[in-house]
Amino acid sequence: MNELVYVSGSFRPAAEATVSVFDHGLLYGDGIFEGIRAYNGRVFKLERHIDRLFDSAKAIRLQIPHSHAEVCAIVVESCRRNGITDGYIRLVVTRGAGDLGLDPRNCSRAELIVIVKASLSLYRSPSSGIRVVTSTFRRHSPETLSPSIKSLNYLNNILARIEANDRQADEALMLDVHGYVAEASVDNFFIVTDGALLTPPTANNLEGVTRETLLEIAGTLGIGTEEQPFTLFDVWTAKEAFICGTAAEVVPVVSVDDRTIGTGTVGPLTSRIAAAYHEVVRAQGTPINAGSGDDSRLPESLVLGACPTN
Ligand code: PXG
Repeated sequence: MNELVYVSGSFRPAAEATVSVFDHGLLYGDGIFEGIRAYNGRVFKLERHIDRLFDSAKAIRLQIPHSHAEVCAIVVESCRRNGITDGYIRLVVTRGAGDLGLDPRNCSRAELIVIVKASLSLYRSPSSGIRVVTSTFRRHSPETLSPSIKSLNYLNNILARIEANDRQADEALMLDVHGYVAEASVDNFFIVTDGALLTPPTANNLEGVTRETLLEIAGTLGIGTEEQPFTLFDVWTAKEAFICGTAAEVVPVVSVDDRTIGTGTVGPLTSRIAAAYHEVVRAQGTPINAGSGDDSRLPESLVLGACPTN
């Protein structure tokens, strides 16, 4: 645990990177987060992830204490200082330290935290496919808490994941309150029907960056795509299924609720999409080391020499 973590305006060794016990992110789950990956010395879809972070912040009336450009620069700097060329980046923005009592007006300044890790593994054997079970917990509806907000309130999803663990499955599939398929606990969900990809519209799931990247990739490969509501029957009888997300990437699903999907092995379309995704993420992104010495987008406190803790 010798990573440098960005917190309260500077980089600190992980063991010393702390926030107040009065932070409303801790007391009330009042905050948002992002998960980004770096491949081959480049941060994949950095600007898009930071757009989503600012959209989530806007939705919950949270003022991020930096500009979009500064947050991007802090992410790149976090990778650089930790010597990351391939890894996982977690951004958290909390409402900040306040008092007991949930009124956000007690919190004078939001807290931006950036953690980077060289690796992250979500499933035991992702490449040979995972077992999924449908959770009894339904994904939030937009009338309660928009699933587009990547908030620090993940209890709904965590309960679903616990249920999957209890049933010896790798992941939980969540339905929305009307019984339509929404997404997995931390991933979007796709099925393959008649040679085309089908995924639910984003009203009941997170607008995943991987989801939108795969829809684009499918377009360039000439694979049909559809965004339509569907039900468990469509999943159980699908030819193929997979989940996708920044951390998971593309993971084939070989069974759902003890129904074998397709042949019970990784399907041809899933393989094609996964291989193309693998190539795209390694070929694009914001360089981590290019232009080193150009600190113009970093907050002043981080420009070398300006802060004794750096
Ligand atoms: N749905 C939900 C509910 C998510 O939390 C996704 C879909 C996929 O979105 P992206 O933009 O990553 O394609 C997510 C992503 C974690 C972790 O720590 C969670 C996410 C991403 C990375 C790591 O378990 N959520």
